[in-house]
Amino acid sequence: EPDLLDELDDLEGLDDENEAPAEDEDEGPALPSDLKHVPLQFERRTPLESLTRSQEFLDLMSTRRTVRSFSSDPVSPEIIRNIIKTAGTAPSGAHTEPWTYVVVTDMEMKVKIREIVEHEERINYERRMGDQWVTDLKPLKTFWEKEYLSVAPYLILVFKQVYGFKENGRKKTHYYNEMSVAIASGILLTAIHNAGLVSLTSTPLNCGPAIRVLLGRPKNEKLTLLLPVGYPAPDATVPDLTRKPLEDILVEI
Ligand code: IYR
Repeated sequence: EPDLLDELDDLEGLDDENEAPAEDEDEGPALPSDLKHVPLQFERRTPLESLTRSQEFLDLMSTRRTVRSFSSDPVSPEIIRNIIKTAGTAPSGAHTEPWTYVVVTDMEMKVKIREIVEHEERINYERRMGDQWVTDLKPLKTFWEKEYLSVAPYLILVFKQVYGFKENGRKKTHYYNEMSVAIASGILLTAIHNAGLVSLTSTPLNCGPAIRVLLGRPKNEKLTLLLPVGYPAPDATVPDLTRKPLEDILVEI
């Protein structure tokens, strides 16, 4: 429905990112002022153990690739729940945990999400993104058509809560919600890879409000990432990319 989508586009335009509630709407920190502190559970590893583990983790993460072609093979929901719990271990501003993960397996819902995304992405690629952006993406073979949205067994939609609510219903400030959700998303991608699954880090431009309404999420939540998750299609290919060498990303002082 173009009318609904156009109306929602206007909402997206409102720049309320990291909007802080007005002073009188807030009543100070949301954690109890007498929050007790307990001893840290910490297992100290030997330097050799740390070296081995750091190398092994590097080897594991070096094989992560963004995949654009998915198999419809099923994945146990237990695995997905563990992955979401892992993302939920991320640090967050004042421990506000400003994230909501919506996991979609329902085919009708996946098809509706695909319709919204393809409708917007077609406009993005043809008009909004501009020639330079489209040219820059050509080597990656990414197009407005998003078959994976109805093929992958899971869609994980990451919402950032730009503010929350206290027990009394008043607004609660979510400090650094953007950064907190970005960190959690990195952990989410890492957990997906560690579980032997693949994903595509997609950030559908202009689709946030329509998808938020479709999924019945409240207005304090903004869509930040849409990840199809599953196994790669047997014939999946990836661009032959290399990563920057350490000397290009590290400055040691
Ligand atoms: N969001 C669009 C376009 C896109 C943009 C970038 I930057 C990419 O690295 C890949 C795609 C899409 O999902 O197709």
